[in-house]
Amino acid sequence: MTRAVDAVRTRPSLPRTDRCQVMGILNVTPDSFSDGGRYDSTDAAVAHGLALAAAGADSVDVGGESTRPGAQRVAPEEELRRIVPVVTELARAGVAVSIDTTRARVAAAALEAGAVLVNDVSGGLADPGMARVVADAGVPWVLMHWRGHSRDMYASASYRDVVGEVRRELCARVDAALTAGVAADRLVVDPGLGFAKHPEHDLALLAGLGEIVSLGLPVLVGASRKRFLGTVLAGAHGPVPATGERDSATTATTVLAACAGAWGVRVHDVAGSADAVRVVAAAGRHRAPGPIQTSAHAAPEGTPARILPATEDTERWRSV
Ligand code: PMM
Repeated sequence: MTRAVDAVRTRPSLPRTDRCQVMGILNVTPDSFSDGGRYDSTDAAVAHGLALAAAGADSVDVGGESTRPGAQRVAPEEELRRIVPVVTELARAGVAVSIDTTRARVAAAALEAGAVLVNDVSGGLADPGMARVVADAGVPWVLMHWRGHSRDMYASASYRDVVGEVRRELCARVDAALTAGVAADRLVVDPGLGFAKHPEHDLALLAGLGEIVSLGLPVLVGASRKRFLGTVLAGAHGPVPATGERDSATTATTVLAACAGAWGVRVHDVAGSADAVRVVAAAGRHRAPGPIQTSAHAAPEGTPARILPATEDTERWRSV
């Protein structure tokens, strides 16, 4: 075992908090659907990562490969070239960095560079080596619902009961991760809005988030600026607003996610969501005692309480 892996073993698990966490998005790519090309130099990416943290992001999710519908894969060497210097600089500056990758090799390099969480949009399906990297490092692992690579993701966008199917497929990924030796308290699940899903599926999942939360694991929600929000805002006849004009709608989804008990949201515009999650948490602290008490309210009886009672605003990520 390398010293780097020993070092990451001492990294904390997820911050335990009564409020929804805000993960800022930093795509170091030329072609992501919203911010592609804006941060594809190291300096611009680091500056934006620091700005996200200053705006209230609890963590910054760095990605070096676009997952927009239709995107072609990039070579692992190119993904590494894009992300390693950015992760290194942000971690050095004290930012809690998450690495958005489906490749074990890229995740390992990012962890070595100081990342504290692996965000895998394939839920461990794309690279069989990912579970070992995550288990050895002992870091949290986001398992997103996924049915295949971006180039043809809509081919599998067919559901009879999208919430039930996503829940069952996430359970299978959780089982596989546990079997591979990843600790249960390191797992986060994500319904994967927009991935092999049409707008009606995304909206059903947003409405049914409580059923995903009832799995008893922390849930991350990535609705930010996605196509379904453009569709909602356009209505029957209107023009579809550009991605940069969907931030208020994104903040509305943050409120829905926080009220449903999500552990976190992944967003481009941090300021709106950072305010929103604080308002939801503050209101939650003033809720009258009754059957609906905590953000884990949808959990069935016997589900371990995973969100501590409020003592302070949040326990933050700590660096090693
Ligand atoms: N969406 C994108 C990329 N990574 N990760 C998680 N966990 N959940 C998501 O919904 C998700 C993700 C695509 O959006 P982007 O191009 O704006 O990063």
